[in-house]
Amino acid sequence: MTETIRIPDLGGADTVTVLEISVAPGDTIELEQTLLVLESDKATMDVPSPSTGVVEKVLVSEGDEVAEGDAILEVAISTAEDAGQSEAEPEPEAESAAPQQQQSEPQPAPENEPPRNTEESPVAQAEKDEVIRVPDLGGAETVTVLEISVAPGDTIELEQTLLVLESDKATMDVPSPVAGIVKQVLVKEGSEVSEGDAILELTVSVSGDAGQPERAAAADQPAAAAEPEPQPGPAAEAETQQPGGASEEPARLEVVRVPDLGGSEAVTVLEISVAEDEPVEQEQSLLVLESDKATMDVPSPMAGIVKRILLTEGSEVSEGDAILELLVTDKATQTASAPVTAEQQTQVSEPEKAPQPAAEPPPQQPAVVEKADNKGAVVNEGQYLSASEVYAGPAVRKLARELGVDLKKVKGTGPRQRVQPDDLHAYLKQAVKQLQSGSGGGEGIPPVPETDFSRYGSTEQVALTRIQQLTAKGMQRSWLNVPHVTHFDEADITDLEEHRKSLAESAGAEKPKLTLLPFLLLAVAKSLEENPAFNRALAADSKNFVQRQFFNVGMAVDTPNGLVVPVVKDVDQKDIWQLAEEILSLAEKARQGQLKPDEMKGACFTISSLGAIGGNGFTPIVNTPEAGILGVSRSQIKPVWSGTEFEPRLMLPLSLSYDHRIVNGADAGRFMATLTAELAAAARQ
Ligand code: CAO
Repeated sequence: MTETIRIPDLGGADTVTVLEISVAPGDTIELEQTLLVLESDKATMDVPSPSTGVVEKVLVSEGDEVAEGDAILEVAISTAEDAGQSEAEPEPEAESAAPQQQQSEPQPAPENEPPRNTEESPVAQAEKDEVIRVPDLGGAETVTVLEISVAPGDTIELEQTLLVLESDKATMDVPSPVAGIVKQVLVKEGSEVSEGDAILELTVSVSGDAGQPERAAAADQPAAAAEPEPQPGPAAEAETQQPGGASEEPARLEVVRVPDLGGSEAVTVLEISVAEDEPVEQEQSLLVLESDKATMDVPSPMAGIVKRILLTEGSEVSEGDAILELLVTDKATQTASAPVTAEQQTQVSEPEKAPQPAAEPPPQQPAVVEKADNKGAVVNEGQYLSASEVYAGPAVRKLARELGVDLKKVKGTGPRQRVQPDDLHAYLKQAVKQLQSGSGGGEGIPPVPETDFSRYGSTEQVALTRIQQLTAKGMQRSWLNVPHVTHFDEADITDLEEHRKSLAESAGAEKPKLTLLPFLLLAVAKSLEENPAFNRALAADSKNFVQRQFFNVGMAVDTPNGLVVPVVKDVDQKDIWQLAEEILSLAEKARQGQLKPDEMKGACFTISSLGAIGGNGFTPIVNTPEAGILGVSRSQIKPVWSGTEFEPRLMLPLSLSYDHRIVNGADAGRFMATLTAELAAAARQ
């Protein structure tokens, strides 16, 4: 049976634009699968399918203007059951798909507007919309929306945090009183809100005949947010004790107690901010308490001197528990007979100065504080950060604590540099990336501290060329990953040098310049063949290796832009003159910056020749994933014992660095023996 799907109730919009068609003829569609995305000037909305079936015809195009009741699709419905729900030409209301609006901009919720319900829609029969409002703020008149923790379209759980609000004393999470899907967010970050203000619209599933959504026990009115706990800005309560029994005493002892916790039964003492025998100002923070929803300071209801602290960090406390004994010195100070209520507290002007933490908390005490200056501070293991350094909401701080992130290092992008959840994620992403790349002090390698060289003389900052940057990266990667050993030897090239010269002299003008390098390339190829350990690459799992069966050799070329390593392919299949030609051509291209990427890839081994420049030896760095590299230094005539006498011989210093994970010292000794023998033998070829 074919059913025509029509545009559902558009919630007031006359016409909307078809933004996207999400299905095509022939598609099998599920119940509630998105068919279209519509857009009005206020919102975008998905149109879900009211039934399962196969799309036969799409009756609209992207960009079309449509109105409620317009035909969208023809669908062959798949079961008799579905057919019963959807007639071929059903009444528009019965066939309409339920829009799931995704408000692109927050819209103020009209006061007293009954929650829109979509009971007419077959899909929405078990759903209704609820407006969630700012709960009792515990006396604060207005608070700031610090963070909106959900977005339109999000499925949220009962008690999931919707917003983080901030008064001048505390931040608090506003948990959802009901599970559902966020339809619209009606406030913006940074806006000021008061109790009862609409926060967002939720589409909630209603269960059973009563049609009531499942909700938190404490929040059983529709569209009411759960009470945040604890309430912001509680003031400690104090009761007078008369140490001497005389009410006229200029100084008296007050017991300061845990104030109304706004519904929380027990909270944890995160931090004790004062010390015994220390003077405190009225409103100076005495403690930081934390429930599972918020952190709060407990300001002192009066000035005085702390005589005795009656609880410990980490302990669980409830309203009325004694915090400390305060020797009250200022008669004008508010006393226990008139304790500051939470409401009064919010009217008190800003404290003269930000409260200071009295002592470093013990290193094992992770804590988060919100100070009266609205700044947050995180105490991570072994660290105390002053309240003015970090600014973040409870959810972010909790996550940071769990992950061991020092929030001080996270760049906050929120209002007043507040650290948002995304900032924390970005920081962690970057940290993981650094760790994996092994750069910037990852993997436990301490970064080199930056030095201001201008303190010692005039300087100039010069950018590295791209090649230099790549070389730096490659060298560091190899140096950090490859355990290097360098094996030294000398090859007697007296005869080879004579041979080379005679070849060069007898060659016609058309022949290229013949240096030692082509001979070295051939000898290396032969040595790789005879010593396969040098032609291996260790697999990433360190459990396998790849044995290369070809002999490509890279040669380091010094260019004005930096070091490049063109690769001579299949060295074993070329003769001296072909190699001489290729070396010249590759070296020239390298110096001109004209090497193609392919000409710098695929090497099994590298030769780095400094022979023309000088030196007795050096320790080259393996060009990983190759297993070895040969450093060639300047040849010189040396006295060599022949068995009967010292003979002057031309000796070539060779330094063979290798990856000791895949090549053993014995392999290196054998490789070098082959190499020197090959160089000697080359004179006879
Ligand atoms: N001992 C003595 N003389 C040597 C020699 C050695 N080991 N190697 C080369 N020479 C001589 C050559 O025979 C040539 O002499 P003549 O001009 O008298 O004929 C002269 O030095 C110049 O040689 P060359 O440099 O033109 O040619 P090459 O084939 O030896 O080297 C190349 C080519 C591209 C490797 C070289 O030019 C080069 O760039 N070398 C630098 C490599 C480098 O930077 N390595 C370090 C990497 S790690 O930082």
